[in-house]
Amino acid sequence: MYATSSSAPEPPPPPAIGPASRGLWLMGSDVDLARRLARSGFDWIALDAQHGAIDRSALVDLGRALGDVGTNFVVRVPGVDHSWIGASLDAGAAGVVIPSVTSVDDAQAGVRATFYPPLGERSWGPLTPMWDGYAPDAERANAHVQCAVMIETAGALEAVEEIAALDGVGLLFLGPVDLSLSLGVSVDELLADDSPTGPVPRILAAARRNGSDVAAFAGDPSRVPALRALGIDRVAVATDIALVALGAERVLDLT
Ligand code: 3PY
Ligand code: MG
Repeated sequence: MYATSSSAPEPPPPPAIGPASRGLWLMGSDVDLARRLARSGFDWIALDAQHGAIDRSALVDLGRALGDVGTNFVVRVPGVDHSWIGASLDAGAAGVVIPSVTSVDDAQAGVRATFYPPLGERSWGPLTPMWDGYAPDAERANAHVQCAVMIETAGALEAVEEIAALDGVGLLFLGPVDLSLSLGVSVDELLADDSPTGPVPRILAAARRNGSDVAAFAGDPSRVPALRALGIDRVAVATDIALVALGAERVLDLT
């Protein structure tokens, strides 16, 4: 018997950075540490190739190692960079977080690099462990990949409604440190502004109007409550650096 076409369609895949999730931001490139941290209960791992010690060769090593343990990971690429976005997905990332976006054109370029045609211009490469070897299923890959555009410049904030409306933008990602630098306020001031016209409520409204959502970098757990109070529940709650500092503090307290 052949399967009939009446079989139920596959449910959409869960997004890499899903609702009510806690992520860990990895700056270092140590593969064994990454595997260990990947098993410690966080919902997703972000490899930081913008400010972390992760070059293209470390990306491949980390991608293989995290793929082996079945970790849900994304890559914060160094910029709006077609080759880095493709390489991250080739290495098995379930999504990309694109920083330093200053305009709709930047965001559009990020989307183009993330998706295979017809939505984008992602180039196929045989390294990939995920996307079916020599016969890439472009439709499946496109359905799985999450394209998160960082809102962390005054230019991106100015265009946030248009950016959120772009086909392919699956998530807006707040970078509170750079956004506060760009707006000339402190991070605390940025996160304390819950007026409807404030930057963060504006970003949330733009995302939700388009059926998506907002994630954010806390970096240190002490910033998480302020982000949650604003309505952001997909948060990179710590970095590997913060984990070490908090662990060291705890050990010294205990001994
Ligand atoms: C920011 O807060 O600007 C970030 O990019 C977080 O890494
Ligand atoms: Mg930033």
